[in-house]
Amino acid sequence: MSKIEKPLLTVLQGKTSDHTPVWLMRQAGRYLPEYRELRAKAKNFLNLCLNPEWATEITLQPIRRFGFDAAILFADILLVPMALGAGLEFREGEGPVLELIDNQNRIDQLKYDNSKVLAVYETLTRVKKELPNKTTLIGFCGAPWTVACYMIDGNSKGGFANSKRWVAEKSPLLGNLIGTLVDASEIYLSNQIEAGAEVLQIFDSWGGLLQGGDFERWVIEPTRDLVSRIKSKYPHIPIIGFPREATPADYKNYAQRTGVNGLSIDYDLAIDFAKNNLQPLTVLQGNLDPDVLVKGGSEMLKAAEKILTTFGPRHIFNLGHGVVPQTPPEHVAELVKFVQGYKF
Ligand code: 1CP
Repeated sequence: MSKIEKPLLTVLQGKTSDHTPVWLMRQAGRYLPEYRELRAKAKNFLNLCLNPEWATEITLQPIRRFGFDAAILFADILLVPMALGAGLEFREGEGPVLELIDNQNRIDQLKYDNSKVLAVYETLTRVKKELPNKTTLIGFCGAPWTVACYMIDGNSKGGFANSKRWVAEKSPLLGNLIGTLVDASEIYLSNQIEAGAEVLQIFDSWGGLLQGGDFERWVIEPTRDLVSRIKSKYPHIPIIGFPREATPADYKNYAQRTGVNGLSIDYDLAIDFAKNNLQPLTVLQGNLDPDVLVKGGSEMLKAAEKILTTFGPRHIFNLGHGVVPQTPPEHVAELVKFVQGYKF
């Protein structure tokens, strides 16, 4: 049997493929009518994540429609705190709300129960069987810092004031909570690999709340610990990190010190900085502005071309953050065709 090349894996190995691989964060979701239809049937977002039949279908919807080079597991970063025993609710029109874990007693009670997320692993196994040969399957988790922020503050509405206070007061509680999350994430990601994930992404959506020494202590160190534990068992599995809204200096430090194979960059990061200072260190992924995808047309194609020509073929095309619900699906189709057809 001849080996089929997967462009995303090829680029993560530092080589180039016949086209720039492209996938989009939040490529499954509310901008797709077929998602909204299933979402209405499931009533509750958690039911969708924890039903392998539905979650498989939703993971595959954008692959069928657009032919992305990667499928990302349909789940949520907040399933890890749920498996640890924290109450989790997705309220309609309001987003996720987690039970507050704000004292040592509650932290001590957290115990990772793998049986609560078996559905996630089952989804990966099912998706893997259905994917086209050239399509890479991405598993993910939230980074310890970002997940801790939701556990300490409950939701993002207050700008994570309590989480920032824990950092400022150098609370040993934060160290304990982050340690618990590194342990749980190691189990969660290892199980995802065993179930079929070929690449992992670690989402540190709130990494940019911290800078310098705090970023080093709470973003870089736990990520490096998690990456090295996964790499010691699964050295062949590439890991992409996404420290969203980090300062340029912190992005560089993250690329040098965490051990990730790829770095996803947000759309605020200047692409000339990324090209000159980050691309020599690692494989970059990003960073089209999601609002430009909403606008579409020549503005979108010009912005995409600028990214393609700046980074060249050893690059993963993506947004600088997730697809927003008002995005017209036709714009996504046009973007994918443009990127996959682009000749350097
Ligand atoms: O239908 C709905 O109403 C739910 C919207 C939704 C979706 C589609 C949520 C609630 N989560 C998801 C799926 C999801 N979340 C995926 C699936 C795969 C894909 O990308 O297609 C992934 C990777 C995530 C990761 C995630 N969840 C992050 C990290 C990435 C990011 O966007 O910064 C974060 C911060 C979350 C928490 C979360 N889940 C959902 C919402 C609305 C939020 C953000 C809440 C907030 O901070 O206010």
